[in-house]
Amino acid sequence: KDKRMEWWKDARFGMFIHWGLYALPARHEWVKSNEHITNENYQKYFDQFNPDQFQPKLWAKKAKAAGMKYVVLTTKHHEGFTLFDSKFTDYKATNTLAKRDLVKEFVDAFRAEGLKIGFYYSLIDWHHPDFTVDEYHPLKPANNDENQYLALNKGRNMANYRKYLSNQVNEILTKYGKIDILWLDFSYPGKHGKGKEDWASVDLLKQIRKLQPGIIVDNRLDLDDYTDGADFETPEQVSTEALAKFKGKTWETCQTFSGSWGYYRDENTWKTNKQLLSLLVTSVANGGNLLLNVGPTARGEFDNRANTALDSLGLWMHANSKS
Ligand code: FUL
Repeated sequence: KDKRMEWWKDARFGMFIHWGLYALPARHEWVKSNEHITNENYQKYFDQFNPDQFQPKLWAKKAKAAGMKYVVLTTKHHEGFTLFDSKFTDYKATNTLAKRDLVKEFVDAFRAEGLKIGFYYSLIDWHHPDFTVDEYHPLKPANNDENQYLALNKGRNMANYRKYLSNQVNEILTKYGKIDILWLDFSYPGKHGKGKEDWASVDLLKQIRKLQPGIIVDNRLDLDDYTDGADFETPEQVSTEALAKFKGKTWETCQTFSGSWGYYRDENTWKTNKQLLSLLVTSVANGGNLLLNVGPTARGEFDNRANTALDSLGLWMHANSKS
């Protein structure tokens, strides 16, 4: 384990990318759940998804210039849409106006810049017909009535979803060469979900390690950290002050520029450059990594605010690097 963590501990700074259909409504990657949107009403985003400005080489250059050493992309977020071509669903980028596997281009571009490749894959799936309707699900009953939960879950079979999940993890870990990080999400099942039983976490982790022996896996499988084989902790949106308490652990804090992870056009709570820098410095000083998120627009661009923030981090890195 120490061996496989070496590069990661040395890397310190990575780019998280949250990109999916939620970039179209542009008001949070949880929009489907937050606004109780049905599959039918969400379909328009799939129909209109057309990332004509998607040039992952530009993303990769930005990340590298900012001093980032690795990247983690949402191959599938909670909405269930896959950026990769999958044999197990029609709900994928290949069937949109993009007409191609976007993960493939992403991987090629970032590898060419020398960054390590990470895949985020959501254990939650709000599109799959067998996935339990829990209290996070877009179809959750308004009054939280238990009988309604029962009715909604009748005919839903998580065993089918487990198979689907395992099949897709198999795809992303076999079709794109060596994958350095797998960032599974989410570890906090609602009370209608069964967490590790739902994802068959123990078997899933075995499968992952078999397919990609050197891979680094996060701790969001609802297993016991470390003892069950997770590699690092994932404090999310933790304040600079609170980071010190992770000292001595193996950890990576993930942070947004402004609050949401997906592109949120009208969010006006962007961190200042000084705040971003202090997150980076404090993380490193306490032995952790910073995974800083960008939510590209639906057309596939980093918006101006993101580019400006990354440029300014890059300037600081350049001015203070020894090499
Ligand atoms: C959370 C998710 O629910 C958010 O949407 C985001 O992906 C964050 C990194 O993890 O658990």
